Amino acid sequence: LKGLILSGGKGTRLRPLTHTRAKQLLPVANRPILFYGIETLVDTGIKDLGIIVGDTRDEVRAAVGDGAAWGIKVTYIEQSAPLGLAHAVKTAQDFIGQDPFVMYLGDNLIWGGLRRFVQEFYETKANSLILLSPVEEPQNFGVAQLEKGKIVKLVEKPKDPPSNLALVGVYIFDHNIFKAVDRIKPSWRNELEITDAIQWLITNGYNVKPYSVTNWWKDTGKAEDILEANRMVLDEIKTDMSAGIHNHNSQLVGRVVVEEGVELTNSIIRGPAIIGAGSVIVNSCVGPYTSISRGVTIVNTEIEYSVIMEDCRIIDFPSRIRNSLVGGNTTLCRSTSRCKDINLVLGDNSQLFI
Ligand code: TTP
Repeated sequence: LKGLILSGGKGTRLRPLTHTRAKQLLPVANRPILFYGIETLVDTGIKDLGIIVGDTRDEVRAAVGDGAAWGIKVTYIEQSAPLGLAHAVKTAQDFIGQDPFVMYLGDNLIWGGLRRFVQEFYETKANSLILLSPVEEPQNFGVAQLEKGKIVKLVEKPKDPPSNLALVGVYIFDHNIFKAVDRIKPSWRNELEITDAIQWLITNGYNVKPYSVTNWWKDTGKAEDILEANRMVLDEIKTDMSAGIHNHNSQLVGRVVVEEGVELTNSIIRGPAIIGAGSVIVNSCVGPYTSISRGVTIVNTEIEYSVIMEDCRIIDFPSRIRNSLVGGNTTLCRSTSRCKDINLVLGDNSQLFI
């Protein structure tokens, strides 16, 4: 079994952050989202992983390397342009060969692992197994219609959903998927859609099985999804202060992870929270549900439910920063006016004075 993680794409819904970085490398609890996906696949026993890359190839390569960090071999596969999930599959044909493979969208997070999903694929001897999850608003997702334990139809964002089972972004295919991707036509948005390829398999008599999970999962396509993923991952962290802290009169409440070289002065850190290496926090309240990346300076400011990326300076900020996603090297400072709570989505190198 091989793995295929899709880490190309356009990431338009995460602009401006994706003007300067790969969306799959945005941090959740101070680790790139992509690493969680890699670890989920490694946990199923996969040793041979292909990663589809596009414009952000160099950044993804620099972060993931050759896979040795996870004891696996990583092959990078260049997609000429982000022409759809099925186009990415087609691009990976030489790497996959005749082997079955797990396809995983690189901006997705799934809790609880995929071992049973993989086991089910082998036991049912299906041509394809599709991960599905019950959702409250199926009209916002790709939805599967089931009959007698098989998927008979997939519908994208249906007005009248045939079920509440949404496609999660994880699939197992055997080599027949390559016939399907060769036979389908681009959709109205000029992409080769994986749902059309799966529909082709169904229509042509291949065995496409559903596999439902109720575990938490998240497609982190938008800023609020990253903040939610950050909250979910921080909910699972255990206190770790083994790196040591320079603590001057500060309090750490609840579960907090502190990386090396952090300096805290007259501050309160409310867990769950993570404070990145070399960050300095003075006269401030940070957390709960907040990830501060490395090299961040926070002075006289309150921050909660937020993700602050590397090397930001947040000084005397007059409002409590809440539910905010702040790109690297951003400066947020006090100006003369006074405001209440604000919500921020700021790209790298932004400056905000309010
Ligand atoms: P999407 O989130 O569906 O697409 P996108 O990244 O282009 O984002 P947006 O809609 O905001 O413009 O992609 C899901 C995953 O698949 C994501 O990790 C990017 C990856 N992908 C590719 O690798 N190649 C592709 O051609 C496409 C469309 C997506």
